[in-house]
Amino acid sequence: MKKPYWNPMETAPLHEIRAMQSLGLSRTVRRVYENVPFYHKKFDEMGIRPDDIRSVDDLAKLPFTYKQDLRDNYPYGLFAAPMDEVVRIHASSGTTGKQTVVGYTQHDLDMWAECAARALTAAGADSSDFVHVSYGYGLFTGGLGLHDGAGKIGASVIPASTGNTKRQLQIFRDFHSTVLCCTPSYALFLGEALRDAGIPLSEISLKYGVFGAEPWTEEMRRRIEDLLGIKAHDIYGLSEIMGPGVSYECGAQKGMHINEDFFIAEIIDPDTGEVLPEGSTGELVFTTIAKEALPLIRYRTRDITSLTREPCSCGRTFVKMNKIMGRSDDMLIIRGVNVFPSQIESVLLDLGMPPHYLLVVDRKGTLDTLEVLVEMDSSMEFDAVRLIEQKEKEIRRAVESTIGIAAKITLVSPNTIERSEGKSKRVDDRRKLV
Ligand code: ADP
Ligand code: K
Ligand code: ZN
Repeated sequence: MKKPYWNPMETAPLHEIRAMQSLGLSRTVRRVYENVPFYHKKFDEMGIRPDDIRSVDDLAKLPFTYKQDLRDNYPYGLFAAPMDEVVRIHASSGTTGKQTVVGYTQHDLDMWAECAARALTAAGADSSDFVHVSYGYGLFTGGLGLHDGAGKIGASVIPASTGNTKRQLQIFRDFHSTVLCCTPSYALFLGEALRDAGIPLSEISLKYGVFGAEPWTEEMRRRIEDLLGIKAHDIYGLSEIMGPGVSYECGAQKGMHINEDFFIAEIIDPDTGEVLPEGSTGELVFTTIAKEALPLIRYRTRDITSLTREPCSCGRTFVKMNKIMGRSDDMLIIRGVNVFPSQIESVLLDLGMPPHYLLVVDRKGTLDTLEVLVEMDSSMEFDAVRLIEQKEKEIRRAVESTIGIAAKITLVSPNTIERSEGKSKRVDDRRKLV
């Protein structure tokens, strides 16, 4: 018998959830005040005493935390646990020299596995399943996050990681993978590879998918479901808050339930910081209330969405967030990896190139591609082709080592990239989310 949910907590009445959140919030505020100089100073400046924060209603009194605060305190400055209690380090995908580094105690890892277990159960998985994890393993939070959750529900975990398409398809067939976890674009890619290899769906056993780390549409969901013969579920997360599993889609496939016993979600106006009422669209903000190593207060995700408490047909009572509609900053997500145009700009400037460039993002088949057009300065214009190719190669290496994914670099003649009066256009995103 399939479980309707992993943990009864997922169906707790609202007053119980709020009581838990109030307790977790006051504990977390005390923890960061006592252990993180950044928060201690900030609370003192704002005249906040930890005792003032007694319930979720006091949340708006607290300051926001920004990604820049993690960068300024790189690598471990915001950690609230002694290093000998920290048992895992991850880093946000695709960041500059100053990455966003995150840490976990054993308790934090258990909480993360619990969240991923809930997400897998909500997608239909249980201990009889073979969970094929094709997120990247490594510093990226995707791989190990779902891996530990699959272990927790007792499934047989297949840590396939990414790459080597032929082998992925062979594992589908020979190991009887029943649940696939990866980015939606990789799921689509594998689905098309399966079709192109002429392997009929009757020869594979896939039933469910848990896909996230990048935005995807309902159309893309249908394509993936058709190609792989599965039911595809969304999963959301960010490394600063935990990783994938902060919220997850249930069988209703209409919005993602947020693990409210671990995180408090708010929607704010990204310009004024004002908290908006339920149902409004704005920036999603999270406060962690159970984390030890890296608790964050009112963390600005930059993700734009809305929240709803309308009862869900699945019976879960956790608040639901809608699909991410966009971002309030200029971050691009290319093959699941976060890329800021400013990262490319600093590479170019480091290499003595002029700061005139354009990122062309496209989708070939199902995989995202990135090409960077860079203007040469006039002294280079008449250089031998060999010298120009050499420069392109040098830039390509530097770009790849900075953002973590390959990009095509094309040098173009001076003054051929459009200048603009206001905010310059750095990105030409030609991807149509299928
Ligand atoms: P991860 O390593 O889990 O991808 P990152 O911190 O690198 O975490 O990236 C987090 C960002 O990825 C989120 O802020 C959001 O913009 C995007 N993201 C993650 N999951 C989803 C999803 N299911 N739908 C849309 N965007 C997502
Ligand atoms: K991401
Ligand atoms: Zn539901």
